[in-house]
Amino acid sequence: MLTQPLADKVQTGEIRLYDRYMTTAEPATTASILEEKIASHRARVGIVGLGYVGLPLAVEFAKAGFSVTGIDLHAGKTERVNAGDSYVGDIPSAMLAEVVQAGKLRATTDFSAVRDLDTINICVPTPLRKTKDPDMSYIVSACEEIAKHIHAGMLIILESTTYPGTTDELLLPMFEKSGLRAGQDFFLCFSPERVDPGNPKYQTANIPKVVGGTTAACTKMGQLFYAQALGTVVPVSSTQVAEMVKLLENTFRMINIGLVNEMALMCDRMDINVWEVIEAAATKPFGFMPFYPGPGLGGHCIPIDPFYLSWKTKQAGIEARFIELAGYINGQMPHFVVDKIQNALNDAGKPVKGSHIHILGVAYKKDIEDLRESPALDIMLLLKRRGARLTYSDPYVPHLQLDGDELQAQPEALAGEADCAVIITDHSSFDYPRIAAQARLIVDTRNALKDVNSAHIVRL
Ligand code: SAJ
Repeated sequence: MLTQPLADKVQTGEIRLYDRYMTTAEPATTASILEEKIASHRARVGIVGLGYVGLPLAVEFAKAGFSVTGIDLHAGKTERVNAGDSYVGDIPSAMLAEVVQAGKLRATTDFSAVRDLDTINICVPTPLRKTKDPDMSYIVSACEEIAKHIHAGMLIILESTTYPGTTDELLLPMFEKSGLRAGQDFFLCFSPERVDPGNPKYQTANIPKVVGGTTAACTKMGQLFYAQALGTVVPVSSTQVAEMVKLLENTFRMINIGLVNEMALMCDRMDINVWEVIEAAATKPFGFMPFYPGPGLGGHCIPIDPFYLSWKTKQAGIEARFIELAGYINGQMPHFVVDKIQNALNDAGKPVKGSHIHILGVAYKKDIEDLRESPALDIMLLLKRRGARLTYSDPYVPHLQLDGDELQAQPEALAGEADCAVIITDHSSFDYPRIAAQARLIVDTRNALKDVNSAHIVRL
């Protein structure tokens, strides 16, 4: 049945009951009213957190015809959204401006907007603390604000990657403190974000969307919601399953990257070209998926998400040994690279101390601008501490902070003047034949120069 506030709104006409209630004995319920709003695209959508996940999601629902309100703590972001000025690579400003000018998307820093919203997606960061414990502060503060304004007839979906149990153990009690009941008065789900920034093929609209609810009615509501704007929706039986799906996906990657990094260490010791091994193994048409060694594990997902799982399993008395081991191996790669550089310079009769080392690519992976957890920063810090004179090139990163110093990106031609050039991030825009021809010594951590065999090129 309807809660009193909803019944009052029906009475005053603020909520219009649709024909199906006027012509049949079917009583309007909180669920059926919200379903109608969602199915008719009249539901007022709220997206909390306007980053690389939230902003594309907001735009997709605005493009589907919903009225969308983006909520973000940073006025700089809300102002840029309202000005149709995108700061997310996957969303061109023209696309953003179109939905903003159509009145379908507006942004605010004021959480009281939740009062007038029917659905809320929470897309805030979930970093790790230095102790590798989950930092839930962003989720908690967003939910505390939402809880202040929660009302009957809402659908609330957490999208931030987190440990299994977060939605039902942390969010549910925060929201039910209002006296509202999940699955009856409001609907609560978890849906893992699967945004892959810069991916030209898979964007928010065409990435299958997994969603699991606190109750079956919650799952059904979440599934209906996403079906209005996204191509494929995958309902699962609970929020825990949905939370675990994401962690399996990214733990799978992290561990396989750790495996191939360990293969690289083994091959290095046995003087075997690990890149050739992987390339040949990848000819197997089934039962194998290539991963590649690298200078370490960067980004805001892969190095972090698995530790949300291992933190939770520890509490359940289970040691996530694969995660811990892969984390150790991946964490060793920057040191391995620095040793490679040191040995290569040594073979050229030069100490690291005082040598000019030019870094090619500092973003955490190719062709993007994101520096978060980038192994390049670890490697540069280790080299700086050994007395190297560092410069870098990265077309996506104009400047960076290193140990209190501000470094500006330099032209890649500097690779030809340095004592050693190090390819850490293999951006497509680098002129590799020219680098191979002009640099005295190159340490290539990405096999970017795979077609060049020369004594002055040292590979992982
Ligand atoms: N890396 C390797 N070897 C590999 C693959 C990656 O060393 O074979 C390194 C990268 O250089 C980077 C880090 O691992 O430093 C992470 O790379 P990633 O390709 O996994 O890229 P991410 O961190 O952007 O991961 C995202 C994830 N997307 C989501 O969590 C929604 C991940 O699930 C995607 O599979 C991945 O993008 C992707 O496939 O691009």
